Amino acid sequence: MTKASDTPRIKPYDGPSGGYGSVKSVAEILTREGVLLEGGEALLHQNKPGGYMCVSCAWAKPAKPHPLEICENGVKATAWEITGKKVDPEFFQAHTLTELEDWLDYRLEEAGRLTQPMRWNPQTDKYEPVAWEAAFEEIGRELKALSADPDQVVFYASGRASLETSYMYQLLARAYGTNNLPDSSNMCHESTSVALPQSIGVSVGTVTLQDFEQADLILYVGHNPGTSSPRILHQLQEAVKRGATVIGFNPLRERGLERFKNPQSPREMVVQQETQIASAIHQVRNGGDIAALTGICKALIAADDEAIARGEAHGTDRPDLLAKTENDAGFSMEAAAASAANRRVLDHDFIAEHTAGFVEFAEYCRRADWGEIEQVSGLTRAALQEVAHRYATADRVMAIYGMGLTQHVAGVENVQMLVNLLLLRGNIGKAGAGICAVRGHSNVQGQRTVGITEKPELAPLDQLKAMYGFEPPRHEGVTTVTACEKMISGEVKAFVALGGNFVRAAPDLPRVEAAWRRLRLSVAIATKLNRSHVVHGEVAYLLPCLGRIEIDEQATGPQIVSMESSLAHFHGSVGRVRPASPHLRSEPAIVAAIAKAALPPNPLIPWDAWVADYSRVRTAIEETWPATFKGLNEKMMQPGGLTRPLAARERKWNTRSGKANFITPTQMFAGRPESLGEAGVLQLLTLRSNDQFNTTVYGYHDRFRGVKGTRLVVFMNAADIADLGLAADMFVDLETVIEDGVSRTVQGLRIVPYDIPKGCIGAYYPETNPLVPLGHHDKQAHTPAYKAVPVRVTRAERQSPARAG
Ligand SMILES: Nc1nc2c(c(=O)[nH]1)N[C@H]1C(S)=C(S)[C@@H](COP(=O)(O)OP(=O)(O)OC[C@H]3O[C@@H](n4cnc5c(=O)[nH]c(N)nc54)[C@H](O)[C@@H]3O)O[C@H]1N2
Ligand SMILES: Nc1nc2c(c(=O)[nH]1)N[C@H]1C(S)=C(S)[C@@H](COP(=O)(O)OP(=O)(O)OC[C@H]3O[C@@H](n4cnc5c(=O)[nH]c(N)nc54)[C@H](O)[C@@H]3O)O[C@H]1N2
Ligand SMILES: [Mo]
Repeated sequence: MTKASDTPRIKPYDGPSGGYGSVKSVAEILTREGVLLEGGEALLHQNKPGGYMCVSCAWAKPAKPHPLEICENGVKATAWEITGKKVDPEFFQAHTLTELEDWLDYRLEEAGRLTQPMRWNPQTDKYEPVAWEAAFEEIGRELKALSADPDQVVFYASGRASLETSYMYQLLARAYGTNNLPDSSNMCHESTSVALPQSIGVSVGTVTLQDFEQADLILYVGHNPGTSSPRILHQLQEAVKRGATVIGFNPLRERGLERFKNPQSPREMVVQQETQIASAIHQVRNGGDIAALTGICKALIAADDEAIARGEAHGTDRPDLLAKTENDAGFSMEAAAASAANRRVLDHDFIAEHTAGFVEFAEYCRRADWGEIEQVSGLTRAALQEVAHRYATADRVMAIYGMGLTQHVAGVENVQMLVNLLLLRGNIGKAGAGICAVRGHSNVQGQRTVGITEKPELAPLDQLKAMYGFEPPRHEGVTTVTACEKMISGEVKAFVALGGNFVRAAPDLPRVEAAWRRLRLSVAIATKLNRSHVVHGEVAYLLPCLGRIEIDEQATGPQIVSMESSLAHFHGSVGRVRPASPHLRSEPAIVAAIAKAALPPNPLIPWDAWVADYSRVRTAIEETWPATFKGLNEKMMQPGGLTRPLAARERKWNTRSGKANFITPTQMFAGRPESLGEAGVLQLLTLRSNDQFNTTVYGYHDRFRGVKGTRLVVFMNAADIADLGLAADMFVDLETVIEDGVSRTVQGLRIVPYDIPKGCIGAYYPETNPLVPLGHHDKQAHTPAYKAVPVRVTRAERQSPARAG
């Protein structure tokens, strides 16, 4: 097992994703966490009907699962949760919180599972055991004291808790009187939740697993499949073997996009067979996707314009008819033969019947300047024309994306640009095509679906009022960013966290942490210790809960919970292993107890009955959203789960125009336009290693990128290293170049020369979060712009102080 070390090893990795490296890594973590047997048994049931749903990513759970529907990172997440190690009262007795502040993220979580409710004692500066009932009584009292202005309290959720818990949690917040329900989604796919409703009238992706079986071309943009949702590699591998083409857009040649060896296939393992996934990875500059996509659309529109000018109808199902040319398109149809076919480069029938905004969008593309496109995207005109050519000759195209698109100043426009490209040839609402937002946390999409949202228009407030007889608040609540701002200004005084590690995940760490310490009340419902617990409010509670893999026994017997996958299916999940401690309570039980302590009695909300039998919560969910959840209790345990109906899949567009909208972007660079090309300024993208889940650091080995023993590195292009007079292995400081009166630096990162476009650098999240200003976020969605922070790199006086690593 790799820990932080004094002699880190940087050595390029040339193996595939999956393969023996993955098997080895899996055995290591099961052994280290002391759960080789129990963990091994549990894993047979992961992501399968009747089993539990993985606590790592949200990727789809197939109706016909593989023998083991798991991946290296899913196993790490499982082992991490069911670990034999404990953070019990003796642990806290041995350490003051001031002392724990010096511990690395890795060490805090690695210490083990929380076992008992704890309250911070200011006299001893330690968390000390407290009885559950006493904890709820005091938390209730504190919340009541703030209830004259309920917006002083924030109810955060981190994306993992079940549909049942999440439904109860949003009801608690709204019955308390606030829509302050930010979610990790605010830092993640909020750009999607804002972009897609405007474009196609749904808030989630449209692709299904069946679509993978029919797609001809898969565009893979700004997502790291080998680390972030490795099970998707099975679908990609199967598609490629069937003859589909995958084209990647990523500043980094992420290994999972390049090649994959299925660790579950004895044949592939024995004969050392691996599959090349992407036929090309275009190393777009970070923030360069609008430009790249504009170039592709420009080439397509030019080819189409030309066809129209010649008065011909052109067939695109005849790639042999597409000849290369030197004009804007880079290709055109050969006139004589093409007249036999009846479609053009663009699907004009679809555009006419189903879309709005095409004329303006096409004009924007025609006017766009190739010089600017090339400069901002870092890709050549020829490369983009080549992609356009592939796109025009593919019948069914799907586009898959992740944080590389959403976490930008123009993250919403990034997503909408990808949709624009799909709309040009009717690639939404047909088999084998569509848009696929790969979500992060295992139930982050579902939490939004059951009402965890700060936006009142997205919650069924009238329905809640009718069902529960209270007047829900109608004004907007805080997002992650505005929650931080209001903590800093002192308007927010209490923070209840349903999971997560808010201060570490949010931007502007030092400022947010300082504000966090001034909170009157901090309550964490959590499984493991992290920095957001060690730093705390004046009154601070740690409420340890069951994890999803554990058996959840309530008055009517063992309970099942449910969640929504990235592909909009609802699945049941059954705990399999003994709880880490007999003192743990379930998340629904904790939420209900806080509600009962903080709210005036309301006989219409049956908190106790819900805790006794979670199927009754599901019935309430179904009653709240009948169209979405019809049959939840009956269907969630079926193979494939309950499919959520999505209008866009049927080409019904629930947008204001009643059509799918082409939305013309307002900027070419998705980051801060004024920072592009500024002398000495590089664009920092913050990344996950293959050995972490968000702020949870499993270890210090980013196998695919060849970095071992440290996380304090910066990936740089050789030309940038030379231009700045630096060299490999030197230590540098990064300083943010955004003038807002705050100075932001991270010191002592080791230079790793890397295949990354010139002008772009990469470094790990959360170590570099102090560099991200709170105000640096998407214009519409407020998603922090973690993927393009303008920074300067200078030679460091010394290596980074240990704590940050
Ligand atoms: N093992 C593991 N699994 C996870 C997580 C984890 O931390 N570890 N986190 C979970 C969560 S909450 C989420 S949201 C997802 C995150 O999964 P991803 O979306 O894969 O997130 P990141 O690792 O941040 O990396 C995004 C990718 O975008 C690329 N990129 C960066 N900037 C740009 C850009 O401007 N344009 C393009 N085209 N690409 C860019 C990066 O090189 C990287 O490959 O994964 C989930 N699953
Ligand atoms: N610089 C930078 N910052 C980023 C990102 C980035 O790419 N770059 N990505 C952003 C993204 S996409 C996200 S989603 C956020 C993540 O932000 P969060 O969701 O707030 O953070 P996590 O690290 O996932 O939270 C980990 C903690 O969750 C708790 N936990 C784990 N399992 C359970 C459970 O079953 N129940 C409960 N109650 N608690 C549990 C444990 O205590 C653990 O320490 O970070 C964001 N921050
Ligand atoms: Mo996320």
